[in-house]
Amino acid sequence: MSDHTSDKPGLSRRGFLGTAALTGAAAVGATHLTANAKDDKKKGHQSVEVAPGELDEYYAFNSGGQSGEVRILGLPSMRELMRIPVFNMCSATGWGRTNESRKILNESLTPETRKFLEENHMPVLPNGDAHHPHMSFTDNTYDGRYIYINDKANTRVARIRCDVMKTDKIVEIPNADGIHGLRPQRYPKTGYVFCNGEHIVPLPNDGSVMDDPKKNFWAIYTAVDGETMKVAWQVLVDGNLDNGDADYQGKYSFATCYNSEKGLNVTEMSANEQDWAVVFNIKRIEEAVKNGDYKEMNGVPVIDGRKGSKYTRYIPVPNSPHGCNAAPDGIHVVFNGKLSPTVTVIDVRKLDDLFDGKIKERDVVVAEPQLGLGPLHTAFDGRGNAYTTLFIDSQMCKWNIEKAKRAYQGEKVDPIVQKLDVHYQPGHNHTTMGETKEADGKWLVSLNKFSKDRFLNVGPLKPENDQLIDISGDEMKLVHDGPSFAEPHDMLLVHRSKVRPKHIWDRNDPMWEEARQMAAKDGVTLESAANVIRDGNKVRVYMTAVAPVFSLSNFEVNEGDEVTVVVTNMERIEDLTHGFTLGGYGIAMEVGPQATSSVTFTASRPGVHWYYCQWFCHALHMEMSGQMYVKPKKA
Ligand code: CUK
Ligand code: CUA
Repeated sequence: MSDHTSDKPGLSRRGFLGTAALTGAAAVGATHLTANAKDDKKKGHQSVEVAPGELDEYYAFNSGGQSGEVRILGLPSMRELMRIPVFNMCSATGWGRTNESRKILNESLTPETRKFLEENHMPVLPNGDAHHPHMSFTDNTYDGRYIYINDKANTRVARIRCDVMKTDKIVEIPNADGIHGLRPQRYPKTGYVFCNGEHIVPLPNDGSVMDDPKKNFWAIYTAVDGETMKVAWQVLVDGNLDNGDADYQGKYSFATCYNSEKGLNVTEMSANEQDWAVVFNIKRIEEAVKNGDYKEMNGVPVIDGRKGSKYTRYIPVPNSPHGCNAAPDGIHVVFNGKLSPTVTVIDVRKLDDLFDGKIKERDVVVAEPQLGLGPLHTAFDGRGNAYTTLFIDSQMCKWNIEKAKRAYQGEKVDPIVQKLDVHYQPGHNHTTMGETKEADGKWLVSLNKFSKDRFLNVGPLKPENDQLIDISGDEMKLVHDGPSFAEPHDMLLVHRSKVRPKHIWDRNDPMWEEARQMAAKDGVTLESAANVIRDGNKVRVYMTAVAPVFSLSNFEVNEGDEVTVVVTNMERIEDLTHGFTLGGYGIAMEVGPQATSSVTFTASRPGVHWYYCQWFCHALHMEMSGQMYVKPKKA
């Protein structure tokens, strides 16, 4: 076994990285504007430049679409800072391979999915389709605790802990098919996370019924408890649910509903001129749960919220509406027409009367401006303006809410302020702090589905183009093109003052609780471990990682043993991540400073197998390695 630390000064960790660390420290907190930025400010525009060593003002949390992950960008630089594995598997961090990640990925699956995984010899679901990241709220603004995100592909909802920027809970939603829209409750705090089941399916969906969709197929709206990540209740709904949002009062939530026809193909699904925006009455639904006015399905109370129910209202809106966005004024909610050139604006102050039967559904509509072709999503600047993506027109349309209301009253006024070309076919858009009461109207990102000719050709599969638009002045100004890999749908722009991640892990973190308990049973102290514990044909190998050594430079097991390797990184220095890669065994895991990671495998390949640290940590990083000896079974 070699020494834990190098005593050669030229090769010590501090010596090796000292200069860089000092430079980094000097840059922290530097927010001064460059000379260019000051000039731009005078013209009513801000600088996109973030000079080397300076920090961005905003975090951008970008969904990864069918890559299943979440990415963190800095804004306005649009530099990609980090990737958070969520529904995917990750070669670098071992997400999907480590014991810690498998526990999170598997602990809240339905029995049917567990059985499916077993029968298909899959340890985890390998993919996901992550569309809508949203941060937890307290009092209508971001509180920096969590980010929630949906998996449309496998009907799951995940939570990311913002203190360490790692996924800590994933729950599969029963009874629904494909979670699409997702929004946390804003007020008084999150609270519920509202999740739209997109596809209508038979209930129960076990093969007993498979025909007559009009009679037998339903969509399911789900409220997940954002603290426990358990399903609180579900509501049965007519038609496919698309996107959703919550109000600023804690009374109502909303979902666009695009398949009122209950069709099963594109012609059937887009036949009706109008579909719906569905409003959910949270208090009434909670009372129904309390009073037992529900049917229990797969352990969850399911409330009947079909058309005509006292728990919901179906507002007719044109045609196959898509985005659903509550304005930071706390009053207006915008439903985006998609197949209609319009967006429909309602006033939430009218919803009490609607539920009490004093007014009709369309009476809550206060504006319906015609904006252009393919309105998909709307963002807000906190100054009364809205920004709607026009998918077919490839434009961003800036319009004024008050003017749109006056036009709806018959006044001759054009609500459209400006149209800006974007490149090309925008889906979601997002403004800085735009879904909170602290919307600051500084930046807008347009997430464009096609980039076509905007970047060097990389073959038939092209990146998307996330474009940054300065909205601080009177006019929108396009300032940056940002290519992105498959396939961000939505982006969350959070001021950096709201997010306070840790610099290194806390030894008490719950992430590796199982390894902690296992070590305690074995009488091993993780923080100073160098142990091989044999327990029948199970072997538990405990070691620490301190640059440039593992505390075990080798260990021996027998062919066929079930081996668990537990590695604890005892570095206290920020950014000193180690890893454990075991050659020929498909194993690599990240072990962050002060973290423990573990992995279990069967030693099925006899021979000498090197393990090494795959995170460049030291001048002797290459030498941070050891050998696993697997003794062959006697013939
Ligand atoms: S979205 Cu998910 S299919 Cu407009 Cu949020 Cu496109
Ligand atoms: Cu430790 Cu590289």
